[in-house]
Amino acid sequence: MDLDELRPDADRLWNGIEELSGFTEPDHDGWTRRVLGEPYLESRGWVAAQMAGAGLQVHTDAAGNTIGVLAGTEGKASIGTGSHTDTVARGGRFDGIVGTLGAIEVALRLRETGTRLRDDLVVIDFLGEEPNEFGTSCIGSRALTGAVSPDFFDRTNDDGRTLGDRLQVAGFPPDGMLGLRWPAAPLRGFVELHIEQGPVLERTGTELGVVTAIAGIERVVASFLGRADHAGTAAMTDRKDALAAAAQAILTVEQIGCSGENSVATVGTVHVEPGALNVVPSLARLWAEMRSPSPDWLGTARRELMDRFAAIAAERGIEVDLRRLTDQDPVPTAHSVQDLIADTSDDLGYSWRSIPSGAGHDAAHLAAIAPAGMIFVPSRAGRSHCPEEWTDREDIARGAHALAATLVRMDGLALERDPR
Ligand code: HGY
Ligand code: MN
Ligand code: MN
Repeated sequence: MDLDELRPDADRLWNGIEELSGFTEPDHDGWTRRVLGEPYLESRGWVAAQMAGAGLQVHTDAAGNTIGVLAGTEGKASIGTGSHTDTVARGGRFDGIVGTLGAIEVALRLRETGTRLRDDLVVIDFLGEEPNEFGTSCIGSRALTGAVSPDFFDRTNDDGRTLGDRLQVAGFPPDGMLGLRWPAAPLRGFVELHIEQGPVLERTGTELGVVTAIAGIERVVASFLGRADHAGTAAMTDRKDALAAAAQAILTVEQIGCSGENSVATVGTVHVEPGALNVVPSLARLWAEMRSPSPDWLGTARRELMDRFAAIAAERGIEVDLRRLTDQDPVPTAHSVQDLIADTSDDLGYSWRSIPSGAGHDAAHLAAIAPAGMIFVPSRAGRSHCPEEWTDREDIARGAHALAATLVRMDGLALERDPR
């Protein structure tokens, strides 16, 4: 087959990204479509309609994944692709969206070129990839790959509400998410198209990234429990200031993040009570996350963080409650899929480079059930998770073209899984 015929309709793909960006929570700069929020739930009907328009058989599974299947001529195996369409608060228009709409564009091009695959093609918009108020992420892809157990749903948000209750109310009963099966013939391989969310491709003038590994993530929530006092009369030596303790803790997170090769660590959210100008804070809750390609570094860093937080609390005569939230091991992508993407990119005449992902992705969970890989396209100035997030139309089209050609080549191919 002439792979050039699979070139996407760049305007159609771009217009879809623009249209989807119209579903956003009001009163936020940038784009905000948080999991289970109104705009997100509404947008999934739009995504399902795009899938149906591409000739996919569409259903929503018990984990809230929107799934489109194009039956193969033999259907003895399936090839999977997709990403997510939820965003962080005040985020961008491309993170996840490029991979989901790019996958739908592949289905359209297969139909328009009369290309019939032997394998089933499965296109998925995974529910809730971004971290949520319950401190976890990748709800849909974890559930679809059997990576959730009952306690996954017991996580609570700041109001003490559980994730399970929230999902139940949204129409996704947790029980249904346990023991979910892959929705088509056995999965042969999975490829996710995604923006790089970093500066390397742009900086090196490279058109595509062949992802080698997806960073591991450790997340901890720490509640420093001090004592509320009058800010004008409580002597500095008598205070049990929870927020001052948290401030010290946040700086240790930054030090830990600087301690490893390719490691990062962040505190992105702090909750303070009572939150009055003239009251010494009694509670300061912070959510810390650490990332690295090295599982050893992650384990050491988590233990160091917990020890240092406990020492800060003890020094100040206050309590601290520490809870480990998610642990997502670093995941190498399959060499067989890396090679397939690289060879196909060569044949298409696109420059590419091997690149690790500092961001987490649904593909990290799909790697548990099949050889998985990712294709990156450049992010302008490496920015993401902000309104400035941007990828050029031509870059998105190149990524969708490489995705289409890789999936066509994956059809019927025996793919090696790396020794685990
Ligand atoms: O946080 C991440 O790495 C991803 O963008 N959800
Ligand atoms: Mn993201
Ligand atoms: Mn993403």
